[in-house]
Amino acid sequence: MIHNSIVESPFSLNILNGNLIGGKVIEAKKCLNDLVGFFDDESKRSEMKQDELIYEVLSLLPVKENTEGGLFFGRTIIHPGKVGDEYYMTKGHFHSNSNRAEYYWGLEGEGMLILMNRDRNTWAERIFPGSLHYIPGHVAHRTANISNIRLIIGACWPSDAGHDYDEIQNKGFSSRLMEVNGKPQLIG
Ligand code: M6P
Ligand code: ZN
Repeated sequence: MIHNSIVESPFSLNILNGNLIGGKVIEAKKCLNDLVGFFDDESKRSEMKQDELIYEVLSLLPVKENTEGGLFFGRTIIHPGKVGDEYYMTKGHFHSNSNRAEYYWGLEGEGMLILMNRDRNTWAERIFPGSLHYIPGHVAHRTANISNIRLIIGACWPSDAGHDYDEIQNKGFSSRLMEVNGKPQLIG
């Protein structure tokens, strides 16, 4: 039992790159072949190198998935690149417990947080080192890298939020972030 003693936190965070150490940290990597159907130009995606790494996620899970009242902490790296004119991005999701909110913040690179509500209205916020984003419940979220270097973001979300990819997998977001004349633009 811990009684009246000073102990070290079991977790540590590299505040420059979001790297997480200690406790239960799980890593997920998504290559182009994990993203079938997520980009506008599926035929272009299918012609590209399928094992190219698009994004990688570290998640610190101090409690079991679905625990009410707990918090998870994550770091996502989105590598630079495009499928056609569409920037590399995460799949994006609603939360399974749809009203659960989330924080994102920018650590390195430049990107866009693309948001879509249940009425399928889409908008975006610019991500940069130090940007902070409150994602309300019932709002789907995905991040796209608009720079030539890796985009690194941090995230914190409730342990009972869960991920619901269905609508995004089937219908996508109502707008896509494309490069138009060298600049990012929401199209659709
Ligand atoms: C952030 C968090 C994670 C999420 C990850 C990648 O780190 O929101 O919960 O898994 O981004 O996003 P996605 O699951 O949509 O691919
Ligand atoms: Zn989320």
